[in-house]
Amino acid sequence: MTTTRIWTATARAASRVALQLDYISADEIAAQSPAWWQNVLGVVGFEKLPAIDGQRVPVAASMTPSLGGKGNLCEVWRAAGAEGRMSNGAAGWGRVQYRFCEELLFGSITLEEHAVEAEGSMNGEGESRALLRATELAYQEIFGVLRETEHRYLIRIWNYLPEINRAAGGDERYRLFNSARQLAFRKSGQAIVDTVPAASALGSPADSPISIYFLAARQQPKMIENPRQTSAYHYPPKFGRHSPIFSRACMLNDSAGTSLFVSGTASIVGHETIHRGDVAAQTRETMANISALLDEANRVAGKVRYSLDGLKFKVYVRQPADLPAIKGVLSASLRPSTSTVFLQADVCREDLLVEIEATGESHRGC
Ligand code: 3EB
Repeated sequence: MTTTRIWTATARAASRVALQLDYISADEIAAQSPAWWQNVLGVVGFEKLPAIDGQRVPVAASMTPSLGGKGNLCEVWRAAGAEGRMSNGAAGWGRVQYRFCEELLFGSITLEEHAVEAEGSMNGEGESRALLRATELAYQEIFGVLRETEHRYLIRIWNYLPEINRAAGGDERYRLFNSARQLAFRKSGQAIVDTVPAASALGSPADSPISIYFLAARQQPKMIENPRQTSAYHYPPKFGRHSPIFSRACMLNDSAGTSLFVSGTASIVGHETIHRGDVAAQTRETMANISALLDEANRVAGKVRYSLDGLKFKVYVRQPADLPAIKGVLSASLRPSTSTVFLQADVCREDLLVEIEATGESHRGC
């Protein structure tokens, strides 16, 4: 009896998987032993593709330079506890590279707009057509992978587009992206409200590829909206013909705890940008929005699970000269030990100077 119970407890402990996020330099990653790689789902470099063997795990790069920190920083996603039960190295499906365990999948897709254009019809498509086609293709391939591996639920997705605010074909590139993203969701039979993933959409320098990476799960997550903001998928048409498809946050139960993904959050109340031109006030408003999302996540969870101190932050700064002002505001609401990465990126509305995303992990007691 006793023996059986111990065995069961051990088996259950062994099967617990927790999604884990770390920020580590590419040099430190290069120095890791094979054991360290066992449960790595994927690695994302910031300013450039890290020199890491892409056969082992999917490797992506957002192309957004980091500000004021150590160089070569990477974002590492792992499925702690899934050692020995991971897919074998990085697999490819279309242009998507991915790795997974039973519960979780990480994937990444990198696409040159020019290359997609070249594949199209012979009679020279314009830039806007190429961007639309590239975006639609990327999302179709992403949904294709999820059908293939049966990680049905897209929980979190990061979108990096070169020159996100530039005009093309009479529209802003971000708005074209929104149209194609929405179309791809519809064509793939995905909902376009309520159960859509948490997301970020940022601008990278000209001539970067479109870079998209994502996390998906077998279990259905819970989506969280911000009571202070209009849901992005209900934004009025003045922000673009097709609304952006994302939830404000997403909460996932994994067997060892829960993860909270806070989408890119900015100085928007209702659907309007507020504090135009005032980066400090925008940062305070953004933190007020993140706090409201945490309250809402705790309410939905039925207990106080998340606080600002337990989150890891990624801060996108439009103008590097604004970094000290942003840091000044954050130091008033975050402990000095809080994990915070600062990146230079264009934010998806021209009047937004800062955008902040966050990830929270909460571990179930043993
Ligand atoms: C906003 O709240 C700011 O298009 O996927 C934040 C996060 C924003 C994700 C997206 C856009 C996206 O509307 C912009």
